[in-house]
Amino acid sequence: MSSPHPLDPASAEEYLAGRDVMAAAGLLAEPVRFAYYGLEEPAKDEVLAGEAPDRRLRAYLVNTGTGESSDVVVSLTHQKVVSTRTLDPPADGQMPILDSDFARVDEITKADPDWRAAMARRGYHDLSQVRTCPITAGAFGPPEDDRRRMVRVLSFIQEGEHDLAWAHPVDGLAAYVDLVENKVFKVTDEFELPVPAESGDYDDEAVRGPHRTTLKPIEITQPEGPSFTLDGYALSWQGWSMRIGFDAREGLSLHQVSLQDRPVLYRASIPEMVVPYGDPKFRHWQAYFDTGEYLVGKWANALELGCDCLGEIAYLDATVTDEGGQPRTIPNAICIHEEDFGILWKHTDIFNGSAQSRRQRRLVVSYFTTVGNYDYGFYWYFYLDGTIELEVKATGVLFTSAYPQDGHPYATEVAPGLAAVIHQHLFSARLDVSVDGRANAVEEVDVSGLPIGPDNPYGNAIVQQVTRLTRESQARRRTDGSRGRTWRIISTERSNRFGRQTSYTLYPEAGPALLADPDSPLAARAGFAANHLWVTRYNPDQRWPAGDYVNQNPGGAGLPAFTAGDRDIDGEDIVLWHTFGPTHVPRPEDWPVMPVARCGFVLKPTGFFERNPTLDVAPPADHC
Ligand SMILES: [Cu+2]
Repeated sequence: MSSPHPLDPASAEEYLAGRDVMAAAGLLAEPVRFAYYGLEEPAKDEVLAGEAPDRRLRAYLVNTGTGESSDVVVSLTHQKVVSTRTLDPPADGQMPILDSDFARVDEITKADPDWRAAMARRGYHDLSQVRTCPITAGAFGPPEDDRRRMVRVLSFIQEGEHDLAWAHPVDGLAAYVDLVENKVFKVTDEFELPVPAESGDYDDEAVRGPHRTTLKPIEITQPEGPSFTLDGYALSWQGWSMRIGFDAREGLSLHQVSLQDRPVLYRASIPEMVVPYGDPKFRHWQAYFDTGEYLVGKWANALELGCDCLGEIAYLDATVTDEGGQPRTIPNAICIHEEDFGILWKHTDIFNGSAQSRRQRRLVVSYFTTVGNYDYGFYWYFYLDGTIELEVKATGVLFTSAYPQDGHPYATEVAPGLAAVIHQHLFSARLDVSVDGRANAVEEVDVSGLPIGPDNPYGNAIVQQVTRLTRESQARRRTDGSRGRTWRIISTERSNRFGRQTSYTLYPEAGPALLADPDSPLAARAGFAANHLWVTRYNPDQRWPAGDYVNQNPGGAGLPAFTAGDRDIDGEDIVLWHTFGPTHVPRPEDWPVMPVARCGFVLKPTGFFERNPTLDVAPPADHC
């Protein structure tokens, strides 16, 4: 085995070697399954010391026969188990959903006499047309639910092989399935509504109409090839350099991002998201933590040239494992390419007559994943002017229910009798910043006008109000669009030629944080989403915004716990955690498949450079 960079994703050989270590230690007796398996990254000190740290893998194991769950770390370097933690799932949370849970839940649900009777009463005797959807259970207090490893199951009707099941929800009925006892332990059958009939099969000509023929081809060509270089997982372009990582749980990660040999980010990823639905009645429990409960990276798409990415593309494969711990390669999971992005800067001068124009370009590192009905693309952009942007593209199919004739206060009717409930998609970005070094601090910057007064007789004054966030308790912040609120990440060690500390500014999008009541069971579990910004002191064990074990976690884990000690964050090695994402009031236009909705954030150099760093970009052609 050749020796990988400490931050390279685990390889197929490494997964197998780690599996052998666990098997030899007796940890993999039947029916133990891998709910997660990935690289246990070395701590920052070890990586920056430049030595080869211990190469470790981490596995979440669950015995599907007993529910016993353990969190295991193995050393590949020393060929041994480093630690095994046995969980107390009702207190710690359950392991993520297994691939095989989907098939198992379908069989279990369809075998249950009470559920079958409820379906028969609705007119469904042929269960081959029924598609069951296992939904993570959350934690709502009743011990008869919360002490079990369980999912709640909704169902849909798929009338033919090609039909879109999401168009035909069976509402009012759910099966609660115990995944250890392999049985339905409760059926909730609260009301009946007609199953919506209209087809949502967007690839059926009868639904979509004939394909339009009026779009002429667009070809992207780079006759001399792209301007970036990719060496293993090391990527460089126009002064930017970084390493690419990938994990079954959080998907794409970026490491050691620097610009002109100056560090900006030690690590960046989107390690959690929650999609809470706002219907308080029958399906009040519907909220997905796609990353911690379902593992977004594991469901990454294999991308295709000309379909998903245009131009001169470099791909990286991703290696994840199945629940037997056997490696599985997702070909072309990560797409790297360069895009023209319109005007970079431009001016026609009225005095000297100079007319200049330069083209902006960006380096794109992206992947797409499908989790149930939704598809998410995660796109990191790096621009010539030092800007970093994350854009999430949400597409796919709305989660549906039935729309009653007398209306539904929490949903939009998107097809006759078909409802899509209002919901949020709240992502958490973990930004382990290193702006010109590890010692950083955060300032909140608001802008406001001043009232008329002796120093401002005409009332036109505009000022910045800068507040240094010095402790974790003070750095739980919300966006404020009315004040143009931004957060400035400053180096406490390096200054620019104006004597001001070099910095990058985080520009958030304005939008609500978690709308669930602060006293709700959901708010306890999605505490990270209650604020748009958290700042913590770096701790290598603090990786997951909703805690390590998200599935059925009773609450309080993750960022609320990380910040309970109220550490000093001024001039320290700090991590920013940024919550962002849309509150989605579905539109008819989002049905039957949703045009991409975008959200994200931007990081811009602010006094990081001495002036516009792109004056040296050449005009695009001689005549420009
Ligand atoms: Cu949505």
